[in-house]
Amino acid sequence: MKTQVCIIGGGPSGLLLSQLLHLQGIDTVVLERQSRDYVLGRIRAGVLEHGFAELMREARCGERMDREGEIHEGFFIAHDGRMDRVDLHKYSGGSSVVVYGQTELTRDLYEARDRMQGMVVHDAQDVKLHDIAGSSPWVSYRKGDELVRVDCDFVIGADGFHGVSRKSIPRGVLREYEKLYPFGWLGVLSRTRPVSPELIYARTERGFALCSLRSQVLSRYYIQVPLSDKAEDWSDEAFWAELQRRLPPEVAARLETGPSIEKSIAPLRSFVAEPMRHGSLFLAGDAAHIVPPTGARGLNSAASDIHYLYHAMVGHYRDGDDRGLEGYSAKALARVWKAQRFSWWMTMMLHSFPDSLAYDRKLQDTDLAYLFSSEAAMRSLAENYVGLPF
Ligand code: FAS
Ligand code: PHB
Repeated sequence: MKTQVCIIGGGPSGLLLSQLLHLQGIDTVVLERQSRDYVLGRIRAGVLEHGFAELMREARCGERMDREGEIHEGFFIAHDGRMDRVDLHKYSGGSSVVVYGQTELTRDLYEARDRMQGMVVHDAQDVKLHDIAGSSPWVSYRKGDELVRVDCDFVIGADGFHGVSRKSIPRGVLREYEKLYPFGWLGVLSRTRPVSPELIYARTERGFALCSLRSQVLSRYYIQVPLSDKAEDWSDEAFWAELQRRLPPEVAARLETGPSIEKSIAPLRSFVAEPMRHGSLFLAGDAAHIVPPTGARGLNSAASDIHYLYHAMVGHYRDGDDRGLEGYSAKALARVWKAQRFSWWMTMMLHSFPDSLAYDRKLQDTDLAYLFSSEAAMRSLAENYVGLPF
């Protein structure tokens, strides 16, 4: 098989780039290890930055997002028995976010790939990258009993944290930065009316909680749990009771509970791999960086990687201009680290840490007091949450 750009990974990063390049007449092949149902069965992000939403529209995949997604112009932080609102619209100069599940966004991208006869190979096993240090890379994979070779100009590693691409960069070249947090998020999806029209991030002595949504009939809730917990340790009843303990009384009183249709625990980690390019291999999305979901930057960090790679590839193929490719890693990492900082700051401010000092907890109190007493602090939070410019 021969293509111009071989993309490893059929998650949102890989599919969005494939769709954008296709519209510019650049040929791609997407190799995905799992089945489509498996990929669409994963419940992940729920909040899209303004920039991500724009990219979806540019990729001609934004219609359902604009029809079914919700524009949110603010969210609440519940702390010390009070609910303070972060006015994103006011403090970001009129911007907002779109609440629309990653599952639906990925479905829209798959359907667009199908509509345009895009080449997406599912169940591609044992994907291996070859000669990526040179200018004639190729990728091999196994499908059933067939071993397939894909010759290409470039390889995009959009295969997530556990993918093969980052691990194909020689150890001596790759620099990894990681911070693990001593807790995870237990998440529940339920067909219930959301408890609040806007998200509520709650900081309590018992730990962090988040009230989010996917639609007016589909709610998404999280509570901070110890790393030793397992999702099966938590009955629905135990989850709802603990969530209510972490919400302001007037919110807890109106919480509609119901059976969980998905329940899982995600560990919290901050991670960055540098550089994001090695020869003909370019890393994008979770393959290169991970953030704790507290700042809703996970999926959104992939957006700028895709934006930069898209324009770099168009520059190369249309104008013979390789400045975008040469500058990709440095440019992508500059924004990635800003998302890392914001996600770390939100996580440190809102969670209870098992080994924290009384002094640490006073700093958390002060972070919140400063935030809600300073326009400058609020503008800083707002511009990060709606998404820093690409
Ligand atoms: P993905 O991991 O989504 O996609 C990579 C794809 O590559 C996968 O489909 C995988 O099957 C495939 N792949 C892996 N190895 C391969 C191989 N060797 N060969 C071929 N294919 C391979 N972000 C938020 O903003 N908010 C959240 O609430 C949130 N919750 C999350 C919960 C969990 C449990 C996880 C894991 C992540 C969460 N995230 C959240 C972050 C998430 O949204 C990611 O940022 C997003 O999935 C990144 O998309 P991709 O870069 O496409 O990576
Ligand atoms: C979600 O809806 O899954 C969600 C929203 C905001 C976050 C994290 C997760 O910060």
